[in-house]
Amino acid sequence: MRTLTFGAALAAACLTAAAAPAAAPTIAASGAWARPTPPGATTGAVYLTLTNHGKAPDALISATSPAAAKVEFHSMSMAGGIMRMAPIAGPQAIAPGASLKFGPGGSHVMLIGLKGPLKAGAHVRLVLTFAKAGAVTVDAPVRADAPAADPMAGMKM
Ligand SMILES: [Cu+2]
Repeated sequence: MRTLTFGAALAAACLTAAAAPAAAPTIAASGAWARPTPPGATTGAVYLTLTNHGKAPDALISATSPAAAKVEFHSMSMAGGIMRMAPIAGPQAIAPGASLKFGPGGSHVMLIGLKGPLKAGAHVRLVLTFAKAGAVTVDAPVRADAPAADPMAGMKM
């Protein structure tokens, strides 16, 4: 009887331990939005903030979207008066309590090979992959009232 009770307690403890890691999402996505694209556009930009609410460092590795053939993370920089963008190489670390921000004029999530225009009012799904948190799905609304300062338009100058 004593052995049986101990076995049951052990089984309960194992179940609790197994359930714990999945219960607490550590990466939160906030303020996600996408810029509408004109007909025929092959690329689009998504902006969002990713915050690490966990106690360990994590890193953003890659992303996919059903709306595009490929998703890249780009940084922006001014060179000789021309705004340039370049893919961000390697995993992007996010320390505990820190945020990774993608916003107009700065870095952005670039959709390459759009399967159709991003229409205001629709949503773009992103599946972000993190080193520890795994896959995080975000549905970014396509904003009709997108800010006027358009880094994508600036790049064409
Ligand atoms: Cu870009």
